Amino acid sequence: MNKLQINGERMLADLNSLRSFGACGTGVKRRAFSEPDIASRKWLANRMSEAGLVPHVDDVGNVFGLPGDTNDCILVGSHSDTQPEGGWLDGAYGVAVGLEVARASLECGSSPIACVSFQDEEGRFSTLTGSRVWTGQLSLGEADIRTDTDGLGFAQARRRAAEIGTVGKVSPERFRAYLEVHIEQGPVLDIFGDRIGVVEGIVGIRTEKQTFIGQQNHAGTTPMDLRKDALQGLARFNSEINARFADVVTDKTVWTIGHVALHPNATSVVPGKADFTIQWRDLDDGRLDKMRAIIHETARHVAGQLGLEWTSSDYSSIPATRCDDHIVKAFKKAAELEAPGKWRLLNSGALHDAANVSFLMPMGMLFVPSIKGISHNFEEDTALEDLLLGAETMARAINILTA
Ligand code: HGY
Ligand code: MN
Ligand code: MN
Repeated sequence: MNKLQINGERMLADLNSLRSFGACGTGVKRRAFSEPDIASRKWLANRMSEAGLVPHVDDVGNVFGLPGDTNDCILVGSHSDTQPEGGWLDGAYGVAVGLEVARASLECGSSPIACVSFQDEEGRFSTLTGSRVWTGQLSLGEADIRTDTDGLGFAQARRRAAEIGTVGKVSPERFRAYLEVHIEQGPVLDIFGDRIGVVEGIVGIRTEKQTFIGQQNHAGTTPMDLRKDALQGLARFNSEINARFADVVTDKTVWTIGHVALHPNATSVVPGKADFTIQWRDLDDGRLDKMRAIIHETARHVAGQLGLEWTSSDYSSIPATRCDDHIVKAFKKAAELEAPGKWRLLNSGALHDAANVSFLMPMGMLFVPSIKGISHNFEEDTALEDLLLGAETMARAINILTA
């Protein structure tokens, strides 16, 4: 079998084309099933067919490029949807590398590789929706009832998948392993001057939508002691969980209230409703369970103190996952050959589609540095030579795994 040899400049050219869909300054706005997202997936499907791959779109908008009807091949990819204010590399880089290694595998006559861009990894509708449905971690029915923060339902949004191509199922059984290269999105490689990260594990994540419900009222005539102020409930809840988490968390545990919507969100009105999302992550699933118990106890306690109601919904959970030892070994060997002494083992604080795929097949991940560790921000960036090195390391690892 011939060796895989990639064309790094061609990969960068594809990455820059992908960047143009939803471009906004140095970043991109390409939410799942938005106009730019649909346009980018149509472009990707077209690039796949130009490369001699057969494009397949499934019923949740994941786009696969398959090397004919080969079974048992390696799948390489990531996601190409972004956060509302996304960086140009988060996910897109892994999709461009996946396309390049799949295309080059046909050109070189090396072991055929398939590629993929998963949909809604960034959680517009639910946490890593596309790969969770594809791997059976989330039923289509459960995904369909999820909505984005504007109330758009996933069932309605995913109808646009048909605009990308003929919709059909792609069975995970067609693949024997999944590899993903991604920007680190954190500061470790940048701080230590390393150029490649070999991922050992990915944190577990829990996400929930919650609401404090009080009484909407006049901001001038309602005495403070008679108010049922939903924002006060959220503020007290936030400071109380910070205090109560102290006995449970480590310096690696993270938690975020990233979305808040007050109703009616008006200067002269006591907020009657505070909708918010809370998300927490750690490598230890037992710790994540303890944190959920604290969150619920504290919310009920604060609601009781302030005469509010409290509700929670749309809970999603992905356990912490480990990368496959055999793949990690191949990535370590490839990293030492491509970046001698300039690589390190690390865990991922960001979630990736690889976490979901790990429940069905062996998976592994490579990281390249994020400049100043910035991500989920228009300023996200990585040196071009590091993007090229990551692609070469991926190709080298594939040659090791398929030798
Ligand atoms: O939030 C995450 O970890 C991923 O970037 N969606
Ligand atoms: Mn990502
Ligand atoms: Mn992301």
